[in-house]
Amino acid sequence: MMSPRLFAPLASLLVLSLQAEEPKGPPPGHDHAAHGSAQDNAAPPKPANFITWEAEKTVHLTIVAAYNGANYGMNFNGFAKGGATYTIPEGWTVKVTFRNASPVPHSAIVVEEGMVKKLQVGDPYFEGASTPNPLVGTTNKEESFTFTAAEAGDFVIACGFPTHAINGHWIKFIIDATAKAPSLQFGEDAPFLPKAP
Ligand SMILES: [Cu+2]
Repeated sequence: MMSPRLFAPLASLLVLSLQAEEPKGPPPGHDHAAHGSAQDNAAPPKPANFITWEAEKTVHLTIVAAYNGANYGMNFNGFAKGGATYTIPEGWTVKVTFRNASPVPHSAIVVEEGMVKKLQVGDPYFEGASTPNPLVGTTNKEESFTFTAAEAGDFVIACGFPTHAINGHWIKFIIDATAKAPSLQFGEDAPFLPKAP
């Protein structure tokens, strides 16, 4: 027989576990958008959320892997296969915040455009221009890296996880010798230029 003294805590545990199994939908009127969950990303991405001009000659990029379901999640900020283009003036410092909220590993690495035809994209073209371990990638994590856009040319930000780039997990990254300001173009839209500091 169970003594009443033991039973009371057990009963409250039972109530807790029953509560845990209730569906966890947001309460009515709850502002879902404020929390940045995957569900919010059904809304079209806005370029202003992914590029800011941080300081003189320093740009900050936010790169979200698996932002939505586009290309089976193998996208950055909702774009794959070169569908979005960052343009950075040559010589600028590029600070990147990379986020992967998906259970599938992803990473980010700056390489020459031709590398996306390979099963593995190799090393970053510029020193420091990748998440810490691009071949392995990470899940449910935010990582950051900083590098100098030291040489003009047509590059890409690709996912370094094997086979992802060749399956379209890359966007364009142009380093422009004549550009005066950084920009981000989504699809066929006009390039978005963030405000100068
Ligand atoms: Cu990937």
